[in-house]
Amino acid sequence: SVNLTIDGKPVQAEADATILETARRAGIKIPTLCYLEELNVIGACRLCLVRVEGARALQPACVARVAEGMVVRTNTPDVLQARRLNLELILSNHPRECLTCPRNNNCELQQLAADFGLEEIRFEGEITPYPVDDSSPALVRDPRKCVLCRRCVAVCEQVQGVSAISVQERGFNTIVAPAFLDPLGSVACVNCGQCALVCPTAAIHEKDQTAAVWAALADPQKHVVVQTAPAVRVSIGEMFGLKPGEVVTGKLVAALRHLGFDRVFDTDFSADLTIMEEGSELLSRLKEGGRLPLITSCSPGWIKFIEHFYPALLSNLSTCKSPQQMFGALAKTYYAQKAGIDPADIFVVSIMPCTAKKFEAGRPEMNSSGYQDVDVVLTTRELGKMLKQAGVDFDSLSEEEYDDPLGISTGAGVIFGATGGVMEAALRTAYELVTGETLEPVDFTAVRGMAGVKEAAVNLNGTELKLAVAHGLGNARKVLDAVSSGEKTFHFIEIMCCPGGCIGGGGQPIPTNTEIRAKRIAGIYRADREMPRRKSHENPAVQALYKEFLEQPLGYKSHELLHTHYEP
Ligand code: HC1
Repeated sequence: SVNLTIDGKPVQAEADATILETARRAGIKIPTLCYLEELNVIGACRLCLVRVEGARALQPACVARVAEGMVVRTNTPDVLQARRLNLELILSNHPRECLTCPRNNNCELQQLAADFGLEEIRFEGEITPYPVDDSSPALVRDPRKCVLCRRCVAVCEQVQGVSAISVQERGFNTIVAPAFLDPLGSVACVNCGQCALVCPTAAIHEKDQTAAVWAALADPQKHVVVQTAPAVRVSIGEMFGLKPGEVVTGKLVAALRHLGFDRVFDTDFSADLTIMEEGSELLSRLKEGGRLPLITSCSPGWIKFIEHFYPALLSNLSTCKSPQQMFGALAKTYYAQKAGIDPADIFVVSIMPCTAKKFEAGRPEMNSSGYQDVDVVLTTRELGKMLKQAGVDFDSLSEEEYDDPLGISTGAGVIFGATGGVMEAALRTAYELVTGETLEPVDFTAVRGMAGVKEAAVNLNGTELKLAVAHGLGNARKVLDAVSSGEKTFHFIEIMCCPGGCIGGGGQPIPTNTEIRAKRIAGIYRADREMPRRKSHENPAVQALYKEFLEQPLGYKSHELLHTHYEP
């Protein structure tokens, strides 16, 4: 290690540490814009400049390394002036539309301007002529608001292994866009929205569909039902200043009822149902020599990824639709019949942590009820905006319960929201169905946690099941390559598109970072432990659904409504 001083404070650091990391560890804040820990360390924005005694010029703290005896100053007048000048230059060609911007009050650039105490911008630059690209079903690109920090490019390439966007053109014409400036909706973008999550401004953001939901809520002809994804209950509170990972299920239900939804239901219900269908599919493929490994199919970014990049493995996918889509199909059939409502009048809204769910709902095969099964998908962020518009004081709401029957769930449904959760939920049920014994304790901790790829084995009545769990598409690639080359064999693989699973989805509150992901995951397991039932096959509403309507897992109606298939 080396010894240095920062602002007169003696600090120790690893020999290869950067000044920025070292200062942060010492509690000294240096502003950044382009920096993204471990992913984008390029020294481009020059807002982290510091003075290093003896150096000829100011140094960007994100890339400059510490050295023995180094003397660093982070707040001298020349440092502050240089940073301010650079910020003014960045702002000189940035639209001044903060009041009407989707990221108003949650924009790093706006925050920097406030922190720097900017009272005027002395320069007026030419604004980029590239138009807004709204060709994607999930995301909108607004090049005028891009500060060319490249954080989106880094995440898309390094975390997701997709590389749908990159830096195009040169000089004033530089733009972050798909190759050949093709529209985002026409390229191999998987709609995961991880770009939107790391964008410091509103240069990439989710497609706002709140207007369609307000319109449905105001239409007396419509019976508007809503489903909430597992991950939303541990993150929506962040939109209202609550701690990441705080479990706010009851307040979420109350808030949705306050907005005027006729029924408040839970995607956890159909997550339990997915376990019944997918668990049966696994057991049948094992018994009948079907294609293995079976790979989970609930994450729509992952589905688009395999379609683009690994089509040869498509028949390994479970034929189960995602819980969101199973819910939509049942809302307009089973629920419509039970409630005596014409399905044409039912409007299904999903609250998802995910931008790719917007794309999934519009896929042509997702209309097995005879209508589009899910009408509109809102992200956690969009719901937060609606609640603010409605003046909901979220934290002061009293907790309420989900409606019957599509709101009844178990802890197994909740854990779908964290990486490893679908696997664990499936094991809880498969173990009991195969062995006939009661599983105690129900926790399969080997598949939990933030390791990019987790491998485990369980003994099911003498058969050793080999399992793998991956989250983030870059990690998915590792597993798929090992399977394709024959290097590894598995029976069952869970893949979730986003780092951490759905709790880290591209529609979640900003910021979403490693620490916040870990807190949301802890919240998910807390919510699981607090449920009276923790195994999907014990869900009484799912049992009733089979008895009254579906008859049995993998039965005729299940195939019609809950399954699909993917063609290379
Ligand atoms: Fe997910 Fe799923 S867990 S995909 O991450 O299988 O989005 O939360 O709703 O459909 O249940 C997302 C979360 C979500 C589905 C379920």
